[in-house]
Amino acid sequence: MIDQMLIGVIAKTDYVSFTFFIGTMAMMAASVFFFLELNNTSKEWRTSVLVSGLITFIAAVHYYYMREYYQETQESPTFFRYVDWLLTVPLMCVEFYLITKKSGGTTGLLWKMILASVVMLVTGYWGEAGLGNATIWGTISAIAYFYIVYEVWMGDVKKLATSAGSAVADANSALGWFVLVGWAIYPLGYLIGTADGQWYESFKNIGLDMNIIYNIGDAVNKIGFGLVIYALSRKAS
Ligand SMILES: *C/C=C(C)/C=C/C=C(C)/C=C/C1=C(C)CCCC1(C)C
Repeated sequence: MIDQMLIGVIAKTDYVSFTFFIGTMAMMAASVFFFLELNNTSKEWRTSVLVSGLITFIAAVHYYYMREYYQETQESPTFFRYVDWLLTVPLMCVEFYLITKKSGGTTGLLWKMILASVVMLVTGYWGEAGLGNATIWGTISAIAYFYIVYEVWMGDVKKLATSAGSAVADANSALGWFVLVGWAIYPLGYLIGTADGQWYESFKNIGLDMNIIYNIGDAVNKIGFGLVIYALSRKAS
């Protein structure tokens, strides 16, 4: 009863909590979808679709806790957020490995991508948690991010995807747009979250909040990534 009232209240007044709530539902629903579809997915693509489901499932569990944490403290759940990302972003790198494996994708390439994603996230965490200068950590994080963009758009991932044929090449360029545009949502949230003084006030005044931006980014990117892989699994078999 009290819970129900709380949900009613947050829906009307607390937009940040509301996006945590909707995010939890969206991640849960996407996970159920990907997991149930495994049965009618060809063997060749089953691992890829399974990983899509794992990404949204891990996020659903973290969102469940982040929602509660934010509702009770009105503070950013920075630690949960980055634990979630540290698990799910490397899994997104695994997706690139899985779709390029047959045309020669190596675990060496996979580890390079994972390493770049870990550097991107750990330095971002330090910046956001106030361990040193947020601009310096954000810049190092952005360099690692651009390395991933480079790999997907012009590097080995791109070359392997192209030689794997049109279905994989198309999926890779769709994922490439997610990485280039969808992932760029996050540094925007970071800038807003780590801005201080007058800047912070003006962001707040027009309703921009770091957690809302991150929550939109996660829904777009995690579910979107999964759907591209799902579409590929239907087209290529
Ligand atoms: C499912 C979660 C995803 C796809 C998270 C992606 C996160 C990023 C691409 C974060 C990038 C950042 C920068 C490029 C600079 C500032 C710090 C970060 C960590 C927000």
